[in-house]
Amino acid sequence: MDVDSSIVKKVEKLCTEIDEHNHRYYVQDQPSIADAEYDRLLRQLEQLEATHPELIVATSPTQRVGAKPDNGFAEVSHELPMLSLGNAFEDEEVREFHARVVNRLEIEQIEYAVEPKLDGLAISLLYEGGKLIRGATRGDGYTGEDVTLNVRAIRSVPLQLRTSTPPPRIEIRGEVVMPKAGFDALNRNQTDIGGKLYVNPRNAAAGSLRQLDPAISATRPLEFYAYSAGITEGVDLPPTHSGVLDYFESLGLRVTQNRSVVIGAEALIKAYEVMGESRDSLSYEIDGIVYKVNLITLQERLGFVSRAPRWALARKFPAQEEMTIVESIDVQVGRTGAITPVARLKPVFVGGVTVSNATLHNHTEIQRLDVRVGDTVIVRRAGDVIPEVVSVVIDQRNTNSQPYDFPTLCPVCESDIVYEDQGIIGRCSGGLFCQAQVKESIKHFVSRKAMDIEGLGSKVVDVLVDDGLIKNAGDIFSITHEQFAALDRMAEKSAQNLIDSIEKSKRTTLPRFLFGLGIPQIGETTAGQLANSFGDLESIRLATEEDLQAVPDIGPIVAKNVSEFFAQKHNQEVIEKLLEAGITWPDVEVAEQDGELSGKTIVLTGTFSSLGRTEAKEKLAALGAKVTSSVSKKTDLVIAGSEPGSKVDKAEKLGVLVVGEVELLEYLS
Ligand code: 5U1
Repeated sequence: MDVDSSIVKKVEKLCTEIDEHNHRYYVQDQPSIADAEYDRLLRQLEQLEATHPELIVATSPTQRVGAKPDNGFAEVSHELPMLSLGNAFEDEEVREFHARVVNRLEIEQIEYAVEPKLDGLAISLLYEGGKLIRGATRGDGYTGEDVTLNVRAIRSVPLQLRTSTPPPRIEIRGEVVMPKAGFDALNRNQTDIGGKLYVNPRNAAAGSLRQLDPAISATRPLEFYAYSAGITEGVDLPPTHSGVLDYFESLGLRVTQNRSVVIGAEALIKAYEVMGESRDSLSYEIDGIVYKVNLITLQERLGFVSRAPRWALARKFPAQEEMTIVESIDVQVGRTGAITPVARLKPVFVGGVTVSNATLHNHTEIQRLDVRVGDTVIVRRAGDVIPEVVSVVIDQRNTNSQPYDFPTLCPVCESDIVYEDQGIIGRCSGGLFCQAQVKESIKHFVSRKAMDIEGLGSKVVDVLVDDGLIKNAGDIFSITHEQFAALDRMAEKSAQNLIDSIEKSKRTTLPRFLFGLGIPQIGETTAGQLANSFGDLESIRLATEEDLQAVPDIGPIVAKNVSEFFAQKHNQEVIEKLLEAGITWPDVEVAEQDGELSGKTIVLTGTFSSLGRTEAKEKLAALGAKVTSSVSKKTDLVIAGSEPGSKVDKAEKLGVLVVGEVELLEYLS
């Protein structure tokens, strides 16, 4: 029996509509409907397809995740080999590359397309008549593996190209990557379920794509970025590489946005430097930059040498991972007593600098890695991030090595180390009895982002504390010129400079002062928010936890920390001493948010599925509301998510209006 044409149309319309939303969400990063609405459309399509299975097409958005193949991955021969790229590490090699291009072509002005070199897994996607018919890994360049079912599950891979005139046949090549945030979330989840942890996003992307069960691949946050065409039939591609990428974009494929076109060798070198600067801000890992002669006719004239094109070059960043040996393991005590184990390494050049120490994060991480003295390890230094040990090369372990015994006593003050946060964080219980904590809190106070006392570096602070000249930050302002000058290796001039910079630092700002106090979990931003919300130190000191929670980004834990910090007698004395020393700051204008909710006190409770509680709080605060955490007679409104708990009962008892998440969303929109 033929299906009613209105149902056929409805199914087609839903497919197109959902496809459009997928494209906006996964390719353009610009979703235009709420998740709940998207889910509703998808459910509608699933229901119609369940009733009319004959209407299911392979390109339907419901068909992304298929069943597990019976015999693993089949082999795929690449009709055109997937070549590799020549590498360069130095500026000079880039100039030589350009000179070779100029010599061969006998053209001086060469235009290059430049784009990031994504650190993932090279993939080929074959489209026939606009439909995705095969996905394959690069393999050895000639033969790869058929991973069609897995690439179909990647939402940024269109199952159908977004054009009414698709090329009869086109192979699109590119990189499958796992964004950094997705990688962190995946590893957190793997930790929770006791699964395998991935060393880096590239391994995670490869491991996720090569899952035999596409349903597992589908849960992994993979993205595909197109960067070149392989075989093409029945289509004239644009004449430049940059034009080809624009064309890919018009077909609905994701293409990196960090691309440009430049002329000449020096511009190539500059582009590398610029890419290096933006590297950390990109959502995915890159390991360099790729240069390609932009005009395709010139690419054809240049041709290939062995397995790499003469018209392209990868300028690589210095390796971020290297192998070295752990010579010893120490623990460091931080400002709040947190114990951080540190591996002392045989010096190794990694990420552009020589590294001899790497963090091992915490007690649990040492156990997870099972790092031992004498082990060969892989060390990673990415950007400005502190170098870390990512794994142990077990094959190279000495047979007589012993597991590391985490200390039970603080190495500085010999107080007990207590374990918090389910045994993950070790903390010295010595408090201000521990010289390490005293020194670190003073170093924090004088640091650049806090009081910015130039010249009062880590070593000077150590000596001042060791010699008993200072016991806390409040003592800094009473050190005399003579006392500084009497320190070992302190020249008269340096002593005077120190006195001058201490004097200068007394004119500061309230956020800097607050940040310098070292209140647990109060970073620069929150210090700024506290200052802007309350305007003066006294109001912050006297604020209740409830008042503090009305500040954007401050939840119950941070509010408790602030409140407890100001309640401690010792902290009050230090602050008093600092103020008596003459520290001042300009008045802060309290940022009054004027809006239609001005004067209203709102309580959020329960879990919100569409927007996070912080986001909800910020949006309400931006409209002038005071958002607090406990319900009282003063509360004007309670907004309840799912599982709201006792606050709703209390609100009902007090006659306070209670609304749900839907009403909140409607109001905000
Ligand atoms: N971004 C980018 N990566 N990548 C890798 N472009 C690019 N092009 C490649 C490779 C192997 O090869 C073409 C030059 C053929």
